[in-house]
Amino acid sequence: EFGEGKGKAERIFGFMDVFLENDPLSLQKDILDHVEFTVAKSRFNFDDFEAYQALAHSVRDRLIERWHDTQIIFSKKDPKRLYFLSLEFLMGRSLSNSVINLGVRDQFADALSQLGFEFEVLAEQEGDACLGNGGLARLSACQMDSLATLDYPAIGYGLRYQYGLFRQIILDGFQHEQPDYWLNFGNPWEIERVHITYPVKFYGTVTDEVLNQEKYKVWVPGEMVEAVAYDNPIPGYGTRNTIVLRLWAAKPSDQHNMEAYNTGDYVDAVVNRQKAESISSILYPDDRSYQGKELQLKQQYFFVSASVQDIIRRFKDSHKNFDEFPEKVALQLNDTHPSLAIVEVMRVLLDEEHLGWNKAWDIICKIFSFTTHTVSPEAPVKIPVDLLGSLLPRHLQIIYDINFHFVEKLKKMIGLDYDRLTRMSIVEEGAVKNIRMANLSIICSHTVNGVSRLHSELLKTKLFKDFYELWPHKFQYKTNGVTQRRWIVVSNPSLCALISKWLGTEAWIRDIDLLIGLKDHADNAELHQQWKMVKKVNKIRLAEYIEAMNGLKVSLDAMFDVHTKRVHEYKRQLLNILGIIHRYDCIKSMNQNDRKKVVPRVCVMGGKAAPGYEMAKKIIKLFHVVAEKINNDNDIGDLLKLVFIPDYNVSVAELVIPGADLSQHLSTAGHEASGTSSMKFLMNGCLLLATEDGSTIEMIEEIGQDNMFLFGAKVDEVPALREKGPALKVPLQFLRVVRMIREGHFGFKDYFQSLCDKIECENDYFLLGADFASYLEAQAAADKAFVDEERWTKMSILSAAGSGKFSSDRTIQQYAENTWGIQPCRCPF
Ligand code: CR1
Repeated sequence: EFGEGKGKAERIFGFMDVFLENDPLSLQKDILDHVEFTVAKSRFNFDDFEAYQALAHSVRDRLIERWHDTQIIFSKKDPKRLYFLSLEFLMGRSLSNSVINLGVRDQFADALSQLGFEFEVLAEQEGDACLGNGGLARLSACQMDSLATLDYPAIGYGLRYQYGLFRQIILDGFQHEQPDYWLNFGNPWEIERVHITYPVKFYGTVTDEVLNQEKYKVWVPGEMVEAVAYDNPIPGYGTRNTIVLRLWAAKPSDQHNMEAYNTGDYVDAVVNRQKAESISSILYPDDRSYQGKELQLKQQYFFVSASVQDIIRRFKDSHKNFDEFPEKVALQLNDTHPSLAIVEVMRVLLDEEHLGWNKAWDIICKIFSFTTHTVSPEAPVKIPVDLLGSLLPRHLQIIYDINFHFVEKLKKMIGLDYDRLTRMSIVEEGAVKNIRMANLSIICSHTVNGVSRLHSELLKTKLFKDFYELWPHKFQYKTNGVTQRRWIVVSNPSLCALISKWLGTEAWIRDIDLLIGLKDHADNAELHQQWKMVKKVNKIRLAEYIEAMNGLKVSLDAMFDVHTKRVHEYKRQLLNILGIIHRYDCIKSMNQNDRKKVVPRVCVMGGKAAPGYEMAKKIIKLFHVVAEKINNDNDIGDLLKLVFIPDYNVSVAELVIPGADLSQHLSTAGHEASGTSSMKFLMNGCLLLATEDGSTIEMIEEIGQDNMFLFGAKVDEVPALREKGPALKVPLQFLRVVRMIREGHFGFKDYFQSLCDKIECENDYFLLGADFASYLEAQAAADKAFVDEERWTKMSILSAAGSGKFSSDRTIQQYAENTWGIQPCRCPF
């Protein structure tokens, strides 16, 4: 098709370039056409939501056009492609991000205003795509944006869950979960590919067959479902390149179970068939434990199998044999959830392509790279052998074979050190035999990445020490980053304009290192004035949201102190609450004169607890009871207000982060692999109050510890503190606030005893007591700095100026160069 070289494709481009026009009249016509023919409403009578739908479809047309152009270039040049496999993508909303990346935001806004609509109002009509839990999932979304922007030939693969992450409702201070059936109102951003489907097999048996005198394994499945592709175009910024996130949905398969129709009850058979759809119906809402559930394993294999078939089909379309496979294909495993891809590729190469073990294994070792996102020794995913063997019998055999080869090789390298052999084996022996997915991933990948420098050190010295000693060359790290397109340009337009004005260019939107130029103006009074104005605008926006959500009026003069992220014991939201109680207690004991010196604070908390995570749910409730008491204490007034923002998600974050003065990142050192929300706060000129954990350590290097409020035990101090256990001396203030909770000062006395026990009587694993004094000092330092407006503003400017390292553009470029070996491939116009 592209054999004519210069001819066809180039001619097409000349034509395509002018396919869709972006002048106001053309845009209006497009929007109205979509109102009339896509939304099927009269163009003389449609509401905001219908206008949003038509607008979204007009934007989508432009995305599709560019995506087609990108595809033509990729097909023609046939570069090595990256296939990014992730079970979770937290995309949030698409409209604003798309028009900004396409460079047509203002044109659309003009066109709409002439039609009597406001762009911002329509943008609010869009729901969030919450196909992920937290950090890992949002990171994947940021990385897709960077891959597109940097012109890398990449495809993202994931699952199209019908129910995204649960909606959090707060009733009487307790978290309740409600299903997020996000597709209820349609999803204009996806393109259903009814013709791109693959069969996915489960269960059954494996038999031996002979072909050309060679023995082969044949897997006869017991169940088959169909994977249907849904494509979500991802536009790059400042480039025509548009890549795709392909999400798979499960549908009943027509290829299998025909017998059932002929022999059994027709209605029963159809109802049973429908169960296939349950595979992609729900996202698991626990971001830390992925242990051994059958449906979860089915989901993992389902998305992996469809993706691998798609990748191999694309490769075979333009290659005669597999010799070039490693030069054309890089497969990135986003944590262990997609690691079955390794075994699936091996299976296809052995059983379907008949390459033979050595050749197949050689290919495997060259194409996979693995990134782990956790520090917790309990987190590594284990799949019970029985479960795996029943659901995927052939895969279990292959895993055993891989393990056999590995252990034999290992024995030659390290001798008969049985302890070490046992630790490194893919198969965990014991009462229940398990497959260790992390071991499988490390053994079969050419590169193992951590997500910050500290994380990588912990991997090398603790979690994967044995493997590091064996293969030091495999271990790398890429400090996480986030995309400035969404986290400044989309979410904070005023700051975006201000930065461009002072840097004299918008180039930083693609080249974030330019932000450092703000440093030159850090003392400029005019910039200070404007910087403060921008913060104020964003605080007003947040205050209005708080009032609408919680009915609470907050003072704009107060420090907006924000703590938003998934609720976890290790993230220590509880430490924040204890600090708030202490603050309240102090204010109560002050005379009026002293109270005048208190920095008023609005303490904002937001985040979801996994539905089965009892302690996390108690923490949410505790925040609410404390809020209830303090907010209703007239004696305190505006000095202290507490706000819980329910259902924290990407679009809420876009509103909260720009409005924050201070943000808290309190993980016990050594527990946060990286942390990415801190990067978003930093870019928005918000000061950090944080422990020296994850990527914060690298932030200190970039912006200097004088511009942050650091506290707490460092990672190498943690073990000794834990050792001390109950003998550890904790400050009196700590004991006092815990006692206040215990004694029912805030109500729900009995309910909170276990929470208090954990940090007082039991071993206080996350060291709240040990870090409390230092936490209060950091808080006091923040108060002191806030009073000095010029100093605070300077720190804020320096935070944003120094945030350049934490762009996902840098992360992705490092991955491309040092891990995946891919090159940019840019649409030439
Ligand atoms: C980590 O906890 C990290 C993100 C992205 C999280 C967090 O520290 O910033 O990954 N892990 O790398 C996670 O979500 C399911 O695991």
